[in-house]
Amino acid sequence: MRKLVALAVVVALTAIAVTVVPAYAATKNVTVGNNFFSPKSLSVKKGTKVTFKWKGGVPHNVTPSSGRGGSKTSRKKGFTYSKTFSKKGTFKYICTIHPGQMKITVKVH
Ligand SMILES: [Cu+2]
Repeated sequence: MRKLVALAVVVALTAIAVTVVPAYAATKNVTVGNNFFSPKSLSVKKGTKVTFKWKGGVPHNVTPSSGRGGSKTSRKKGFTYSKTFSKKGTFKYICTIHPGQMKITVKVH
């Protein structure tokens, strides 16, 4: 009987442990340099949070090539913009001030 109770406790604790562990949330960083994004392309899993971090000095922004949304324009070192990619697909961004030089493609799979 004691063995059965012990087994029940182990099963219950295992169930709790599995339930409590949060979903794995990946993060990726992108450098907003002068005048480039590094990397220029990245491939991430759905649900990944991508954080763009400014090197500072020259004004830049991170804007979807569709033109809607995105970051503010900043020249501050350490300025950040984060986006969690919750849908699969290919997402292109530019800096609208340097569109010829600053392009990045985020592939979400
Ligand atoms: Cu720029």
